[in-house]
Amino acid sequence: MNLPSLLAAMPKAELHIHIEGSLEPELIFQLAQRNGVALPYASVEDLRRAYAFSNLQSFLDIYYAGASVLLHEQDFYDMAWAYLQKAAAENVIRAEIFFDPQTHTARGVAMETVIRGLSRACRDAQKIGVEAELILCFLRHLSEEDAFETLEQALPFREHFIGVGLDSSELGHPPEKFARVFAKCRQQGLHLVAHAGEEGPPAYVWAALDVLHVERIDHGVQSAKDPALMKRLAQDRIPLTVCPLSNLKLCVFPTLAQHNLRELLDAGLCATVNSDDPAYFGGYMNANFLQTFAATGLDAQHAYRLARNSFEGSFADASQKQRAI
Ligand code: ES4
Ligand code: ZN
Repeated sequence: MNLPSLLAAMPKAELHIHIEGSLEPELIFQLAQRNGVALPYASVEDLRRAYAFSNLQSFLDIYYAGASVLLHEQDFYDMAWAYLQKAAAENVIRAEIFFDPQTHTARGVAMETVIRGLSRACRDAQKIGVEAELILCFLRHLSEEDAFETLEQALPFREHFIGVGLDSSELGHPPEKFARVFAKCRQQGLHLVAHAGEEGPPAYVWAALDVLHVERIDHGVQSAKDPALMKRLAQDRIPLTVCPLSNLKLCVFPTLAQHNLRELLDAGLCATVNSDDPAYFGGYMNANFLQTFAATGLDAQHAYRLARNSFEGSFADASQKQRAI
């Protein structure tokens, strides 16, 4: 089998996907019309033209505007179902899906509406061969108090999500800001992850590990600047959920050929490939694999390694992991 076919055909887990980032412009317009929401863009093409980002913040501004069309349980279902069908078609057999409840509750949408819509899609995904779980993310540009309130609103739906994460604007919002709320989540038996080292320094990765006690680092590509951190990540097999096309589109690396995925793998880290916000960054899982392999010259051995890492790094239970690996 040639390399592109292997990359597309191999069963894999996606560990870093923001469900609001899977909202395609066509669905944004469809939902805007269905819900009577006005958009500051004249057409699908006009919206797509705005997808030219210079850094994380320039993307987040448009991403939060896109999410404003989501009002009803069925909207959240439709968004997640569209993603899960793509995942199934790309041989993603497990997906651990981030959602940003504060983006919705701040607009008056109930937590229950968000979680019930997403959770129903995840349950239905079993029928198309995808095991899907939810991870609730706190927005780090908001206060820890706001995160506590969000956790309080979500705990009645505790059985619908497996963990919590930390996302949004990284610089100026270090992990320490959320130490207490993560400690409470840990007591609840939730899995813990955090975005760190996307644009932020290695110190944020250290703090995510040692202050928040996360089990995985989302992105983490800036870790390569700190040899002691690389050693720690390799020794403890801390998974990094790397998102190559996201890093390219947000100018974290100037070209895909300059991406450091190979360096992370060669240093013995449990790096994985993921899509992050596929509707905004120009590709789902297989596009991330295909374009990164083409640009950096990774080979079939790397492909197997990345597929294995995706299951090793997942929160699937031991028997499920064994089956996949
Ligand atoms: C995100 Cl690429 C990225 N980084 C941080 N937070 C996010 N939320 C959605 N996409
Ligand atoms: Zn992300």
